[in-house]
Amino acid sequence: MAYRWMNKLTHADVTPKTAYLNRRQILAGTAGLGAIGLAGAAHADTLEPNTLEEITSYNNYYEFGTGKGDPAANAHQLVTSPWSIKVDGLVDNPGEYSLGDLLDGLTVEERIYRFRCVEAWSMVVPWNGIELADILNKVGVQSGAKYVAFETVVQPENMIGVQRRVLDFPYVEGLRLDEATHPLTILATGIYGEPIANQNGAPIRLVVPWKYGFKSIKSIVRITLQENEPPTSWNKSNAREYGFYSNVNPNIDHPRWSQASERRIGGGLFAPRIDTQMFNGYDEVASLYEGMDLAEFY
Ligand SMILES: Nc1nc2c(c(=O)[nH]1)N[C@H]1C(S)=C(S)[C@@H](COP(=O)(O)O)O[C@H]1N2
Ligand SMILES: [Mo]
Repeated sequence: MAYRWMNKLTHADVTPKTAYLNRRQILAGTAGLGAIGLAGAAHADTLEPNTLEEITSYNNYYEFGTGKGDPAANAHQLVTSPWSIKVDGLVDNPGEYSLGDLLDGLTVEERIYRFRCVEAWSMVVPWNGIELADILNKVGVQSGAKYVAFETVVQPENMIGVQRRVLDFPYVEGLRLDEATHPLTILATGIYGEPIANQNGAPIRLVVPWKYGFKSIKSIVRITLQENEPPTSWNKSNAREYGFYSNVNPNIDHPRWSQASERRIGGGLFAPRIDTQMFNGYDEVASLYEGMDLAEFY
């Protein structure tokens, strides 16, 4: 499978840091000319990773405030050690696992993924993570399980957004079991080979690259295998605007804005918008949704 091969590349293999910094500048320059010469034409995407500075300074993590700079300013208050994850529901080996025990013996891989927020901005992030399927195998999924539910930690004294009740916390998310066990789905523990920054969801967060960013729940403390579709935070907050599936889809607009294109963070002031791709470019997941009306199950 092509993506398997792609996944084996590290960012160093693709382009050494200095080389891609130069390419970024060249691309930015070309993009500027393009914007003048080809008015309105969105440019093709590249898999040029964003800088660590970009990835750690422009965030959504509402527990730490709703501004894009709030998580970077406030998430140092998150206590990430010790960390345990409760695994419960329809599993053979339920329990309260220390992070180390849960991941022991499993392979951490680098995955350079596009990351597309429902707000129509995007990045490319070189994650380090473990396939969620490997973790689910380890705990033993029972035959009645059809969905996986996830929950974020709540540390009210450390989380200004929780104190202000900007959402109904804990933040909860979920996947259908076949989505959860797809090889593209990972639990990330690092970025650029460093432990994942608090504002990005330390010490462990979900990454589902073909879905809008809000599905990729941060700082996970509970994983539940269950028969029924679990409630999800943004769907609870506004069901008309945020569905359970939330697959990236340029053909289905958000009620308040177009999803046809996106702004790549770090592209510079004059960078043209990028065409958003179906499933964020991860076509290999299309078979998961065969026979489903993607407009109805948005
Ligand atoms: N617990 C929790 N997880 C969350 C969020 C949040 O507010 N709280 N925001 C989501 C949204 S909307 C996006 S776009 C991504 C942002 O991830 P990043 O800051 O690492 O880019 O995290 C998602 N996971
Ligand atoms: Mo988002």
